[in-house]
Amino acid sequence: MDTLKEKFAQKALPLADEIKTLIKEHGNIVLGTYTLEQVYHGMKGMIGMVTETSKLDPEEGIRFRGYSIPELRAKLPRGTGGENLPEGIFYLLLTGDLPTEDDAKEVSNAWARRSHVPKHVFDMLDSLPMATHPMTQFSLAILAMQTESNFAAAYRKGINKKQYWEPMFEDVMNCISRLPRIAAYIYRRTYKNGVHIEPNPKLDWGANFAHMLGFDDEGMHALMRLYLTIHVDHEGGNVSAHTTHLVGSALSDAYYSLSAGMNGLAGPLHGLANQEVVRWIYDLRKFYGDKMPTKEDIAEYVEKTLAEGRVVPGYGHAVLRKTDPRYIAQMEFAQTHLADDELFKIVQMLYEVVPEILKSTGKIKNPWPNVDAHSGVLLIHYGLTEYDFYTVLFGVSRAIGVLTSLLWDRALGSPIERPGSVTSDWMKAQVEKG
Ligand code: HAX
Repeated sequence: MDTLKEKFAQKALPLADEIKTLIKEHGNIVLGTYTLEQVYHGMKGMIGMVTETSKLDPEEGIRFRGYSIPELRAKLPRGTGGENLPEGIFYLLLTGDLPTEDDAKEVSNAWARRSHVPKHVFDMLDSLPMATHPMTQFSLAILAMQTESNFAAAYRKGINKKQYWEPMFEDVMNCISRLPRIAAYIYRRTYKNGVHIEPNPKLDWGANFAHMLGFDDEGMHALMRLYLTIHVDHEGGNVSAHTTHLVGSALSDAYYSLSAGMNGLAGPLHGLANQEVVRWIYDLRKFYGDKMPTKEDIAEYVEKTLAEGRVVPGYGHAVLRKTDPRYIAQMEFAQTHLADDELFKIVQMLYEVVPEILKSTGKIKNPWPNVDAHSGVLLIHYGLTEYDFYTVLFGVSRAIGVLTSLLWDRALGSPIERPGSVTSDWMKAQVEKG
């Protein structure tokens, strides 16, 4: 057994026993109550699942295994040319321990070893119409890899439920290893006349991804590491994480579960917001004759967007009530590397103008920017301008978090998920009963 797999087993299997005891001895403890409004409004704030890898605080933002983004930026191993290696955050989410440089290197090597994508996945992608959205291609490619599932094969043969985590570990490692190659293939197929770039095994995972996309400058390598690290996980209730967990709870394998999760990420209120932000900023600029907009222009355009019954992409959040620390991390990167960039200046102006207008509506619970408000500007600066592709980048990173959680689910013996649902007639009857 490889050392990472052994380490995971040492961490996860005792917790599975602890949880069994916890449920047996304290299963009737009441954790909270919920309201009719919460049932109608997307179950916000209702505790409905356990996710070991990260926890979101409405005021402070995400903590990965207890560490905030600023703490991790100081503590996780870095790549040459700067920024934390996504391999390091994977190790942290998987084991709960901070990785050493060697640990991160070991993950890097393991992912490079496992990164071969079966040919039929590329053939399938090549058969799709060129105009197929990159997220559709991405989700289909993940699904096409299901042929490789160790978990599905082991289940078919007959496997003791205590061993589910073992083939799941293999699937999770293999799937994550292959995603950059698949994503790069989609990008080069869609935007670069199908001229593909071979991986460079000497590079770390993020830098190699940038390389296969066609970007070999250190700035883009650093940005890609930052991007892939901060988008990784956002506790369990967001659409992509929850979907992956839910589908996996039926013992669907990692490929089925991740593909489903990616379909959720492709929604404009979730991950697709990163492409929508750029589209919205370009429309705004066009509206004002492609000149640099003033703060007054921006305010007017925000009001226009709201009056049209549309959302301002990149602002608001279902849980957060402050500026997203993932936004701040990207803003700091921009201040260091592209302070004079024109689009960055527009993004900064939006930060000054949008929250006050959203607050004034009186109904938006969080007027502050989220992660998606900033990512596009950084990518455009380094030449990755095809914004319909941005959610695929998000997906490559998010796969790390949701698949690690899926592995923990199988190790902890998580059951099939099956919440109750009611009709509005049932709800009205409860109201009448008081
Ligand atoms: N612009 C305009 N209206 C907004 C808004 C925004 N940015 N954010 C919230 N609202 C509106 C809601 O649409 C809702 O309106 P109605 O009552 O008319 O239905 C009202 O304000 C209350 O919403 P809320 O409780 O504050 O927010 P929700 O939890 O319902 O929704 C969303 C959270 C993130 C979906 C929402 O803020 C939004 O649509 N933002 C814009 C899209 C976006 O940036 N999404 C990415 C979020 C982060 C993420 O998942 N990244 O992947």
